[in-house]
Parts: sequence; C-alpha cells; structure tokens
Amino acid sequence: MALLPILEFPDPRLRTKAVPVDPARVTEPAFQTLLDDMFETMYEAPGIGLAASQVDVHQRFMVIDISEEKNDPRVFINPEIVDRAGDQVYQEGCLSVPGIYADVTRSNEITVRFVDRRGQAQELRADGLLAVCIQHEMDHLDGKLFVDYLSPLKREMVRKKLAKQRRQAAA
Ligand code: GNR
Ligand code: NI
Repeated sequence: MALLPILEFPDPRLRTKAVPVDPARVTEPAFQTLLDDMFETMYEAPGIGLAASQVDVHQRFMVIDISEEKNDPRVFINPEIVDRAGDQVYQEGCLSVPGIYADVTRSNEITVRFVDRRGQAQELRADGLLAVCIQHEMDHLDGKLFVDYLSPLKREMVRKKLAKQRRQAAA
C-alpha cells in the first residue's frame, strides 16, 4: 500500500473534470490497489472522504468512511444523483483546503446510483453527513471545491491564509 500526495487549493489540477471509469476495469488489480491506496491516504490524513481528483487521478470515483470506528469503507464509482429532497447546512472542511471550515448548504437527502468495487451497479438513499460527503466528493469530480460556494472575497482570504500557512511551514 502507499500514501498518495493530496493536491491543495489553488492547484489548477483540482479544476479538472473527471471522466467516467470503464466498469470493466474496476476489478483489475491496478484499480483495486488504487482504491486501497486512497483509503490508506484518507484514513491517515485523517478524512471521511477522498475523491480521485484530489490525488491527481481524473476519473469519476471516490472513497468514503463516515463511521467513528473507521470500519465502514464505501466506494462510489461513476456516481449519479437521481433524486434529492430538502436542504441541510453543514460546516465543511476539505483535505485540499486544510484548516479552513465553512457552512455549505446542500441537499438533505439524495438517491445515488453508482458502481461498487466489485463492479456491481448499486443504488443508495443517503441523508445527513453521508449525503453531505457524497455531494462534496462529487463536486471534486467536476472540478469544484467547497470554497466555490463562498463569496469571491472570502475565497481570496482563504487563498491568502493557505499561502501564509505554507510560508510559515517552510520557514
Ligand atoms: O474529511 C473531510 N471532512 C468533511 C467534513 C464536512 C464535509 C465534508 C467533508 S469531506 C473531507 C475530506 C475531503 O476533502 N474530501 O474531499
Ligand atoms: Ni474535499
């Protein structure tokens, strides 16, 4: 297994629109190893989700584990939201925007169609934090970050704060 480097805002590669995964590739060893490496990277960070885009792989899949015990690994390949209801506000963070937290409004309940790590088509109804996380990761696949929901002024403040954090880490 291997830890993968995570791209950080404002890296332009985070803006790449990911392409669908060929379902026939899912069960191949190279893809399964990539999934394992993404879980290892997510758990080590630590985070509750990781989109392939964040590790510079511009294909439509992500890994999620929102459990306290870190024993509920979920894989979503080629996810599509087919139904949604209501709104919720959640204070989000992102491994690609470290140390920044902000309220984001998203759908409260979603139905997502996807392919699992065995290559099987699935449909899942999710709400609460799982629904937030699925929507946050799907945004990454479209090159979108949670800071895009902030005003341009706040986003500029985030960019400067991260630049300062990096300067101080380097000094
Ligand atoms: O670890 C993460 N926590 C989190 C908290 C609130 C809303 C979304 C998230 S996802 C984030 C990991 C990440 O950056 N995934 O892309
Ligand atoms: Ni994120």
